[in-house]
Amino acid sequence: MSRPIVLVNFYSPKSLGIRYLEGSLRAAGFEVAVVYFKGFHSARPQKPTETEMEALVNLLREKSPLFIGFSVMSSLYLEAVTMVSRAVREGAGNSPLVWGGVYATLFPERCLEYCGYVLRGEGEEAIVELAERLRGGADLSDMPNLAYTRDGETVVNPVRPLVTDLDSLPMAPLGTGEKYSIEGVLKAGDPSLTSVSYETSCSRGCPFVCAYCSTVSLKRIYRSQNRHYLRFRSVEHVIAELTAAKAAMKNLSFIHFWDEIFSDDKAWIEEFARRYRAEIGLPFDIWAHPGKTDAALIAALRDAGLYQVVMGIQSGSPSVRKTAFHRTETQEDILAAARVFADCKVPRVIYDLILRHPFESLAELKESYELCAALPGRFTLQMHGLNFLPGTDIVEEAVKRGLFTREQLEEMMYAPMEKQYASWWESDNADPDVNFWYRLTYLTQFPSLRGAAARLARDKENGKPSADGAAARRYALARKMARARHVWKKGWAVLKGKLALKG
Ligand code: B12
Ligand code: SF4
Repeated sequence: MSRPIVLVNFYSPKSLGIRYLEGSLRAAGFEVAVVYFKGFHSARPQKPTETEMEALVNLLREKSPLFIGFSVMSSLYLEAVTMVSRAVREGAGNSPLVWGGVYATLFPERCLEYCGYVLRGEGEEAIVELAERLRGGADLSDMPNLAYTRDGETVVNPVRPLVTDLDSLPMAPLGTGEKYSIEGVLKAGDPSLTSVSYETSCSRGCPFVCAYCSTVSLKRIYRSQNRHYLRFRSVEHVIAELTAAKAAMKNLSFIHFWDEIFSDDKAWIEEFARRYRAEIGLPFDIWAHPGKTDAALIAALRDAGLYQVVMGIQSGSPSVRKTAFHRTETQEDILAAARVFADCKVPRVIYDLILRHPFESLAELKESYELCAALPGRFTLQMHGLNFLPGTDIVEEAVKRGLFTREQLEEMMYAPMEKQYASWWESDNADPDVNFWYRLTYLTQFPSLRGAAARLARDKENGKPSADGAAARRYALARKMARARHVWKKGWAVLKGKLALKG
């Protein structure tokens, strides 16, 4: 009997990457088992327990895989992945441990301290070749995408070309094959099948180059290949996948599109909107960009079921956006995009903001308040801190400007996950003026509090000492309102999906 391959995803029971790899391996005739190791709880991140690690180790011992693949996407959970890797290497026999995913792609040398091999970049073709070479006992040293250690030195082989035709990749399987999840205990079965939502992507890549995002570094790895980094699937292929998901998932009532920025190609959107509405008809959400928000296309998507748009504004200061974040949109572009969402009556609009970091002065934070106060329509603000991701341009920018030393950044980027998430969500700052403008920005998302925010802004400018305390009280109230709104909106989206299925 052939030995299976076991793929492990961390901190998310949904992973397109792992599902695509499973599809390619199975299409090439390999047996695959997938393990989802712990769920995604960004507000309460938890390290793996001994029992959870033991459950994985026991399963791997029983399976004795041809190799074990870990998907290592971000540095935020690195601590957990390294703990599990140690436990697996000590307890699960001698199956090679292979890391892949965004983090492993960018930092093969660091990863090789914990695993035998790293497979960098897009993985579908690479993982099949690795499986074939390992099964046949072939030499791995010249394998494209592979990084490994030879005589104490890290060898990083070049990556193979990107897949140009995304439709040619085997569909990500759903509801078939061997699946497990581990949260406290090991459970057999595909957790996706009972979910109310399905996640997919119509494209790979992003045309932008934001300094805090890994996209730029990933693009650089492929730059010499002279191929388009941004690629799209055909509408036919996407609809076929969603039709299959609808048939397999009895609770399905929402589709999340994980495209980094949803397409704004006119012909593609028109065909997609028409077919999605007729054949899928479920509410869905997308990520948008101020530079790619066309009124007619958003209206077409709205008619097709667009329920939620998330758009990064990141800062209300043009200078912070441009010089620190490498984003070129103007205030007017942002306001125009917001007007499109309001005019098209997109039911839920979320704006993402990265605030209270050393690249931003108090005056620039105030500009975020002013921009948010001017945004038309109803919206939700997702406000968080700046998370320095290893390998991103903003890390270099911070060193260049003398904001942090490399050592300080290393400490922050590789801190325990609880610490990294605490600074991401942190709601209070040592400086009362910073807290004031931050809180006022938060209030702008509630039409009933916008008037109060404007009055408080005037009071603050006029030096009224009561302004800080009043802003803190309104902010506490607004946080409660936000929690209630979140539960209500989520419930409404699911209900709409159920109604769409009945109708
Ligand atoms: C959807 C998404 C999520 C989803 C789902 C995550 C998941 N497990 O798939 C959710 C919301 C849960 C999420 C959470 C987070 N995310 Co996220 N996410 C994405 C996004 C937009 C798309 C992921 C995706 O589906 N890509 C499409 C698939 C096909 O690609 P892929 O996953 O990279 O997999 C391919 C290869 O990497 C490789 N591969 C992957 N795994 C393996 C394993 C092996 C063995 C091999 C050989 C190959 C291999 O082959 C796959 C097929 O080609 C990416 C951006 C991006 N471009 O990828 C960010 C991204 C991965 N996320 C990122 C971040 C920072 C996070 C969070 C830390 C955010 C937060 N503050 O909480 C968390 C961390 C979660 C975690 N478990 O580690 C960063 C990671 C950067 C870094 N190096 O640290 C990215 C790159 C975006 C960015 N801003 O730069 N995310
Ligand atoms: S638009 Fe989003 S995905 Fe694209 S580079 Fe910027 S942050 Fe990254």
